[in-house]
Amino acid sequence: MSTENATASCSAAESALKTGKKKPVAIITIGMAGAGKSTFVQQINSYLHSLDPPSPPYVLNLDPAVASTSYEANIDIRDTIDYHKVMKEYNLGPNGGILTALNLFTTKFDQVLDLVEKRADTVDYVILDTPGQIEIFTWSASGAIITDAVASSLPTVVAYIIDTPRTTAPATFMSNMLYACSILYKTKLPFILVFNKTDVRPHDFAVEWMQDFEAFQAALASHQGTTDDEGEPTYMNSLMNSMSLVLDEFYKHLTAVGVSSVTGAGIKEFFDAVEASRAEYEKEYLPELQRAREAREKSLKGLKDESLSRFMKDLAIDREKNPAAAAADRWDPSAEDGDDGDDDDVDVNIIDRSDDVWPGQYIDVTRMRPRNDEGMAWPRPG
Ligand SMILES: Nc1nc2c(ncn2[C@@H]2O[C@H](COP(=O)(O)OP(=O)(O)O)[C@@H](O)[C@H]2O)c(=O)[nH]1
Ligand SMILES: [Mg+2]
Repeated sequence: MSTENATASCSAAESALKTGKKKPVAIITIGMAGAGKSTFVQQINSYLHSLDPPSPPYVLNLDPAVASTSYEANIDIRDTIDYHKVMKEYNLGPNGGILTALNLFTTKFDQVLDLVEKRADTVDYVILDTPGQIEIFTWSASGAIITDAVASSLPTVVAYIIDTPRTTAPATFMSNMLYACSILYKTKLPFILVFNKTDVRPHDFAVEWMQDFEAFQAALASHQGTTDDEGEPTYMNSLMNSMSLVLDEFYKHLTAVGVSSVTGAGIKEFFDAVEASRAEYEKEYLPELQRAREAREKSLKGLKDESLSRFMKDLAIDREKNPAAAAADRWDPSAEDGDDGDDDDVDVNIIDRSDDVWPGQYIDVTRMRPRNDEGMAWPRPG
């Protein structure tokens, strides 16, 4: 692998070489709603602060709908986009609103990346918290663009957060692993399975199932509904058996750690896995970096102009296909929270909360308000 290629293609890498500092690793947290992504981000944030010397990370919150986070984000999508205004402006319900807010934010992601790259010399980790609902990030154009943009700029790993106590049934476990598998193949990034909430349920059963194919088959067989009245395996059972063979291959490509985002158990092991993933990224992903970077520049440039209308078309198609869901997912005027400012325009301005202060420093968020930019005009969906 050529280090020259990497440095030529990446300003953060150049400065890293000059200062002799390693590039920061970006950690993208992904996982089902309620798996504990935000709690995990808070825990790794406080772990990094507690190191000696402290290593405050650069934190990005990409969930526009979260009411409050238990960590201080350096860049928070909520400072940039008012999700309630988006719902009202585009007549959308919560899901469409979150997706559209993320799309709007993505159109400015080149600015976000500039801010992140500026901090590349001073931070060791860049952490991304993603929207509660997993598919909003994993199956949207903007989620893919953000992931590619980050991954083409910094060594990047995906931390796939799993709600361990809720994944103890073999069938649930398998569907969760298949989902993880699909994200691995989509992002092609180093991947860490984070079995969260081990304070409630240790993850040893999961490790056993991943290492010992027969143990998993036995667990499947002992579960109700996998055999018919005559005691023969059902169609479902055969299907799951075959799929678990596929997963066996998938497990070879990833690391699993058990953590508790509440007690902090396993967080150190998580960072060991991140460091191992950095090496993997450098070996497997970096050679592709130049190509990815070019693609990113092209897609971000295109985005600035007309992509919003494309995004909105995607949304319109989705909604046409599923009119019932679309009808239910509408802005609800009666849910107005009383905060009806005089202008209802949706502004999109990227704000680095940590401007002029060190990353992770306490900032009074109650004083942060989206800035107004009169000159900004957003294309309306066609
Ligand atoms: N017991 C326990 N609860 C957790 C843990 N991590 C998260 N939770 C809880 O799980 C719920 C969802 O967490 P949250 O971080 O909001 O999930 P997100 O939707 O993935 O961001 C909250 O009630 C958390 O307190 C953990 O490690 N242990
Ligand atoms: Mg969250």
